[in-house]
Amino acid sequence: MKKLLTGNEAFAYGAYLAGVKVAAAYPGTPSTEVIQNCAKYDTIYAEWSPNEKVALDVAIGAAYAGGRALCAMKHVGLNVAADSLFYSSFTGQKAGLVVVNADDPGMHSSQNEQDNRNYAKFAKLPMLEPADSEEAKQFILLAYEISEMFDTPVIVRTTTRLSHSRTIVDMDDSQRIVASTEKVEFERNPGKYHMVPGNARRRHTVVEEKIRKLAEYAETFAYNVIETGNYEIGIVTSGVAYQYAREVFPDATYLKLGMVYPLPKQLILDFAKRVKKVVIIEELDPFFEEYFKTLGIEIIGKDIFPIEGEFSPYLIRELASKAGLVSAPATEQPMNLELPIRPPMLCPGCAHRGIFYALKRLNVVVNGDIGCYALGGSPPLSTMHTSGCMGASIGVVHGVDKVGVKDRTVAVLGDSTFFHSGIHPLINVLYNKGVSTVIISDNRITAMTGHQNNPGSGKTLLGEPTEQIDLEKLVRGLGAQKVAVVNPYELDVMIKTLKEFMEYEEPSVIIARYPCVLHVKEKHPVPEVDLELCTNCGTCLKIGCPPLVKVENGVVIDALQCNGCGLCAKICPFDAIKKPGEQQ
Ligand SMILES: Cc1ncc(C[n+]2csc(CCOP(=O)(O)OP(=O)(O)O)c2C)c(N)n1
Repeated sequence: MKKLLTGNEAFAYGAYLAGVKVAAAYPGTPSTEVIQNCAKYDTIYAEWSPNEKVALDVAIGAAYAGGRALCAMKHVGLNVAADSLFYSSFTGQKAGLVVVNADDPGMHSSQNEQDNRNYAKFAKLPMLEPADSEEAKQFILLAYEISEMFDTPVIVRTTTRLSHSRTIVDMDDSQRIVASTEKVEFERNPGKYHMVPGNARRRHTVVEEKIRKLAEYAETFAYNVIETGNYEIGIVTSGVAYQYAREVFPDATYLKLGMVYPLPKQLILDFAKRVKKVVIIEELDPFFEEYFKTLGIEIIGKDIFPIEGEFSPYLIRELASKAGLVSAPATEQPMNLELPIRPPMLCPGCAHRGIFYALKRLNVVVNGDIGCYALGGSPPLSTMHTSGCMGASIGVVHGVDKVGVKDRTVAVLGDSTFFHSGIHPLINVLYNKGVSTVIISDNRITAMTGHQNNPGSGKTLLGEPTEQIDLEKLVRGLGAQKVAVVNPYELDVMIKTLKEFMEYEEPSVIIARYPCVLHVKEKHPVPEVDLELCTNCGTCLKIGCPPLVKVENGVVIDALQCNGCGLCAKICPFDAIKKPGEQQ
């Protein structure tokens, strides 16, 4: 049977076929659905861990004990998990261990752009890169073979396009490897697994030997292939860039690399000899290019194709035609279509809006974080002044306080972000006699990536009831004395609490709690604007709620979009916005 699967669905199917026993992840676009799909197979235990490092340690533990394990994360997630990635390269494991890692060229939903092929080289780990969903499935199976053959974790790299596009997959359950029936048992082998310097030094020798052997293996790896066409141009590529290149150079000879690290030196030299011109088409860094240059091969690469952003067939054709490699594009590229700009906004009724309105009223500088609430930085609220990576807000606000800035700034971060990487910087504020005010915008869910449960949701990945970590008890347990739980729709209380807490000469935490309205699908009666009372002052428009539409003589509310939260009514200075049935 054949099915159209996204890359992420295919990774999960591959994990099922490979007999994976444990899969752990922290959500992040574009990798989120890998574990969500793993969870659909009852042979796989799947969990959301609080962050990527924890997820990788969980997978490592399972693999140490003899069960095949998988871990998935977006590119920046591997920065968080890097410490564990590096030690696992030294220890190896008993059963196969695979890390599915998703880069996001073009930053569709990321705070930065990075090429994680560099991690493979840096951590001395093999990396595979499929070019479609069938390969995504197949490469997971191969990755487990390689992992066990060479006693090493294997990274399988994907990118947004591959993860989210559907192509045909052969659904052949007879390929399924029944998870090892041998008893999973923790192997006591401290020389291999206990990385104190004496053991680690010995293991480093093993790692160098492993990567040398893997480079030999890469020479014959079945998915490092030369596809013969004409010899005028030889294209070197991998992943989804291969598909784009095929559209632009249908007749060229190809070196399609399924294993992107380590690279097959001899195969590359043979290929370069066969073709007249070598053209490297790779998104992001000149990763292949630099290696080719060390081999003394003349290439065309980043001199014509960009390091930044995502490729497309149109972009490749345009740049290749400018360089005289192909004829000019026959048609206008669709990318040039003029689409209306739609800036991202907080959803109608989103409780984050109350927090940012209060902060704006008080004219506070906000050291923010990553999550839906980052939209508090968009106009008209425009009240987030820094954000860098998950969990950065509290460390940054502490630094701002310690350097002696007089006007108090605050940190704002979400519940999932707090569980991910906010706890340690809060400990730092408390330990180092900080004075920062931290607002945890607690909507009980990881909203930005599509409503995944987190330790504060009271539900596991599978939706089963579980311990709901009590944020208030947690922060009090760390030692915070000034703690308040506030409903962010109650603007007066929110503003009063903020004012009071920012005056304390000690750390304080405001837990601004209201469930994500999109998740709980909350809808109240929609208010109406009494245009006789409306003075057209524009105050309600300052909260940037999409259903509020300016008309000639005032403002009207689009009932279809509005969820009736009533925030606009609360801030109207002329009482012109009323709930149905309220006295006009
Ligand atoms: C290291 C890392 N992992 C994952 C992500 C993807 N990501 C961005 S924000 C976010 C969590 C947002 O949840 P929360 O803090 O609860 O805020 P909400 O979106 O619910 O308002 C995630 C998982 C990321 N940017 N960086």
